[in-house]
Amino acid sequence: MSLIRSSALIVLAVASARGARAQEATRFTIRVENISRGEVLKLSTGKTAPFVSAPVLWVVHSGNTNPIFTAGQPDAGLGLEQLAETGNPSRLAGALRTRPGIVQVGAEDLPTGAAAHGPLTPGQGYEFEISARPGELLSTAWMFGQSNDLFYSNDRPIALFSAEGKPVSGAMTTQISLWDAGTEVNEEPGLGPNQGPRQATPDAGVAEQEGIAHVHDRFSYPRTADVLRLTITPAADAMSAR
Ligand SMILES: [Ca+2]
Ligand SMILES: [Ca+2]
Repeated sequence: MSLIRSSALIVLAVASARGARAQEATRFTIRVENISRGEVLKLSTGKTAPFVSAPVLWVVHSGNTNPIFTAGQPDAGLGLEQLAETGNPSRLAGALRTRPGIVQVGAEDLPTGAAAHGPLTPGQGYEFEISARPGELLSTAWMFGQSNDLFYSNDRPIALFSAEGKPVSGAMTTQISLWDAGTEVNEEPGLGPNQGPRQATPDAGVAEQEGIAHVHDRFSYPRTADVLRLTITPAADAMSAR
């Protein structure tokens, strides 16, 4: 498929605060897994197609709002359209790097154990490490591969620490939902000719200009928890030290 194969692992750390925070930062391992099996998309043609998940953009930040997008507002032109329409998070990762309140930005596109960079096919997962201090939050976004402009993201920033400053641990999938970037008219998932795996060019499709919203159209989509799992695991020393 033509979906994102480009970038190697990108980690754009904001250097200024780096030295000062090194001692008190907690390391976390983040896993994003495509837990679907076989071909779970049932098409109107009677055929089926696999659920595919694109590379993951992640942001550690201090503000209380998701810095990747604003619900109800149209795409800000920083690269969300490219993430949602092609799966490539590189442009948005670069743009977010200099935004206020951003601690660290990265993208992961190498499935665990895979030889090549690319999207997650059924059964594959990405794993990457972040570090954060109490009060800092995590936001993520990645394309629903078999779509025109749909992406998964957290509705609100994901807390990395409890109110008492203890690192969180476990599955956070319930905080993730499917959004429509409002930049391209939706076609049937898994079938549309202008969707990630099938489109002739990165821009193929009918443009739209809508506010970013939870996907709401005439098609059906798998329940997020049936196809994806996002897990946060703090480093062992962080657990024992607190
Ligand atoms: Ca759309
Ligand atoms: Ca398209």
